[in-house]
Amino acid sequence: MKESVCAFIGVGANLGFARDAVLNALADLSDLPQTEFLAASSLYCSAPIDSSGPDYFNAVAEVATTLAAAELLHALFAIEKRYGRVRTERNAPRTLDLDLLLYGEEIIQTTLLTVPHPRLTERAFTLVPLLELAPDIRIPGKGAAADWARRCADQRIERVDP
Ligand code: PH2
Ligand code: MG
Ligand code: MG
Repeated sequence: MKESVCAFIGVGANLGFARDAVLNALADLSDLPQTEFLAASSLYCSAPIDSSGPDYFNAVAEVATTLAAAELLHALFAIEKRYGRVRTERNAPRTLDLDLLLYGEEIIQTTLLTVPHPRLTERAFTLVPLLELAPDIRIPGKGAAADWARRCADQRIERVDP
């Protein structure tokens, strides 16, 4: 049998019922095929980074999956679509964003997919929930996530009740 890979998925939204979208999308991740839902971070509220509109709700989920990275990405796109995600310009406000942050130890660079997520190390809204789930995690090719998080200390993010 194919061995499963531990993957981390970033969840974010700042349009419409953003809090509900993030919480419901976390639940949807437990229905992914060939995938075991392992853990969800707390819910966070964060200031938009390189984006506009209201504050975002963010979280990170940890899954174990036998889906290939590209298959997992397409499954995430399908969930985003169900939440009315419309892709306009980069970093535009969104009803739901699901990003494949890490896929095991793999470094992937294709036209479709870059893993680790290219901006993971620059953003408190991904690093803080990721570190809550995996305090010692290392980002392939980049080193300890905790070291990167210290450099994002000026970005506003707070834990909120679900
Ligand atoms: N997502 C972005 C751009 N900026 N800012 C916050 N706080 N949270 C996000 O999820 C976010 C963002 C692009 O995906
Ligand atoms: Mg994103
Ligand atoms: Mg995205």
